[in-house]
Parts: sequence; C-alpha cells; structure tokens
Amino acid sequence: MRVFVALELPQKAKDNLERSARQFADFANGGNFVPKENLHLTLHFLGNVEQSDLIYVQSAMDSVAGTPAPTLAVTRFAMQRTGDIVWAKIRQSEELTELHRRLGDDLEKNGFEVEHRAFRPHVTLIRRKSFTLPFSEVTKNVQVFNMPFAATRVTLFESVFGAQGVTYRPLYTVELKA
Ligand code: 3AM
Repeated sequence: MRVFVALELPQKAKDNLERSARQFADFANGGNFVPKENLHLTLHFLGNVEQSDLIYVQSAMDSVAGTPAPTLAVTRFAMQRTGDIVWAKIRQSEELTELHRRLGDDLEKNGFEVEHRAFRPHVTLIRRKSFTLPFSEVTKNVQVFNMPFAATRVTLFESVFGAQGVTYRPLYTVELKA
C-alpha cells in the first residue's frame, strides 16, 4: 500500500486554506483542487509498504509521540518548482524541523528510505493548475490567512485511488505535546 506520514491540520486551518483556494478558483481554467478534508503537511512519503511492515512505521512514529507540537503558519502561496502545483508555504520552525528530522531518522533506523532533499514544508492546494492570468497577478487577489496554529497530530495515511480521485485513509496517529 502507498503510504505517507503527515501532520494533520486543524479544521480552522483547513477552512482558511479552502477560503484561499476559492479565491484561486476565480482565476482557474482547470486544475485539481485538493478537497478540503485532504489538506495536510507531508513529513515523509514512504511509497509502497507491505501491510506487515506498517508496524515499523508506527514504531518510528511512537518515538516522536509527546514531543513538542510545531506551531504552523502559512507564509505565502507559491508554485512548486515544476510549475504546475500551488503550495501554501509553511514557516519553518525549530519544532517542525526537529520533528521532521527525528521521524526521518527513526524511519531510516527501521529500514525505510526517506528523502534527503531540503525539507520545504508546505500544504499542496492545487495540482495541474491553469490560470487565466500570470500566477503573480492571481496571488494579488488571494488572501493569506496567516494566523498561526498548533499541529498536534502526526498521522500515517494510505493513498487510495478510486473513482472519486485520491482519498487519504488514516491508519495510525500519534499525538504531540501542544
Ligand atoms: O503533501 P504533498 O502533496 O506535497 O506529492 C505527494 C504528496 O505530497 C507525495 O506524497 C504526498 C501524499 O501523496 N508524493 C507522491 N509520490 C511521491 C514520490 N514518488 C511523493 N513524494 C515523493 N516521491
């Protein structure tokens, strides 16, 4: 099964991102808007993992349970390098960097491969975006709700591809210290 570990976002944060997404939609020719309930901040993408190996992912997650919850805030909207994805960029913080690093180290100790590219915390909002105006013009019309919020839940999700597109099925969660 195809899995990844992510920070869940509080409902209020998802509501605010959805409000911004609706403003982007006014300028969209198409594109896949991530459904509100799917919004998340990926910490580590693991790809295909056998069901019987999930316990090793869970034990890596257990090692970060109770560590400080990062305070997240959207800084701005940006295009990902390939140019077809719109991200809400998330401010770096020590807690977030540390959570990402510790979880990555423990996943590696348990035999998983994790990416060593620089961690660019973000929430994906739109895939295959297509706008009627240049992105720099579009963003002038999109409000950034930058109120900080605590992200207290680290969840292992399975990506399930179905007729309705991708859905993310939560398999296991650990709580951080708020
Ligand atoms: O949180 P985002 O949207 O950036 O892009 C995929 C998504 O990240 C990423 O895993 C998250 C949940 O699907 N993803 C998918 N395939 C990937 C791959 N082959 C990948 N990340 C790295 N390598």
